[in-house]
Amino acid sequence: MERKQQKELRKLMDSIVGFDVESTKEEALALAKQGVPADKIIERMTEGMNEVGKKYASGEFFVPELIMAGETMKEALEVLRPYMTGEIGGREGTVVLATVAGDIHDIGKNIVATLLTTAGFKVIDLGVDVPVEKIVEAVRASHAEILGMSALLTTNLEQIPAVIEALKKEGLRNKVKVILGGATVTEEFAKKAGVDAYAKDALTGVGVCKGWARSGQ
Ligand code: B1M
Repeated sequence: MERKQQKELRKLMDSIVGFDVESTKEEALALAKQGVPADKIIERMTEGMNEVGKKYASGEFFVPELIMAGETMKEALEVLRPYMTGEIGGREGTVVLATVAGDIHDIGKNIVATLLTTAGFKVIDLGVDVPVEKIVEAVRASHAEILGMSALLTTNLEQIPAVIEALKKEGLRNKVKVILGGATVTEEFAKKAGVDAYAKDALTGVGVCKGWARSGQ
């Protein structure tokens, strides 16, 4: 990547941290038009969001700043949507996606939904704050091969083992692969909670799902 583009990506990150909707949109679009892959642009915007999170944790930012940063990222993702073209191919299978109960963070989940769709999956997006029973019912009704969960609040992580237990109770656990993502979850937690895979970012998640679909697991 050219130095100029590296510089522009850094500027994009600053625009997210400054909640500058117009600059963020303009910079993201300009980079996409120059041929910088959408996932690289999203990666840098996500770093901006992590920076906002740090400032919130240190008391420099408050909830309104989290909201403004969220809106900035959402608007920039809209201008990038036409550039998020995966290898649209045959149907790879069905994925049920949800942000767990008590959690309304949806930016990461929405990115994952878009990338999975362009990669050829049918995505059933249940939205945010989704109770265990609703997740399990959607898996049963759709015969989905994969369940993807997003969780960003450590206070709500008990929802993940609760979903796994409910799937077992309903005889569905061996019929569905489960993948987990979200800024505050870790590989270690995912293993303990009984999920099949942890995805640190959307591309990793899509790669894992594609691997499962190809191997017929
Ligand atoms: Co919230 N928030 N927030 N927030 N917020 C965090 C998560 C936090 C880490 C900030 C901090 O303190 N440093 C912190 C949680 C701390 C903790 O629990 N350890 C926090 C808090 C405390 C809160 C509130 C409690 C604040 C309050 O009200 N006092 C509150 C909770 C509300 C609730 O959910 N009940 C709250 C509210 C909000 C907003 C609504 C204002 C807003 C969200 C807007 C929205 O989503 N529509 C918001 C935001 C913006 C953030 C931060 C700053 C950014 C989140 C984000 O969008 N990141 C966040 C700090 C941070 O993340 N470091 C923070 C960008 C996004 C692309 O990343 O979601 O991680 P992410 O998704 C990635 C990967 O994780 C992965 O792929 C995605 C793309 O690469 N992935 C998957 C995610 N899901 C996947 C599923 C898969 C595969 C991959 O399945 C196949």
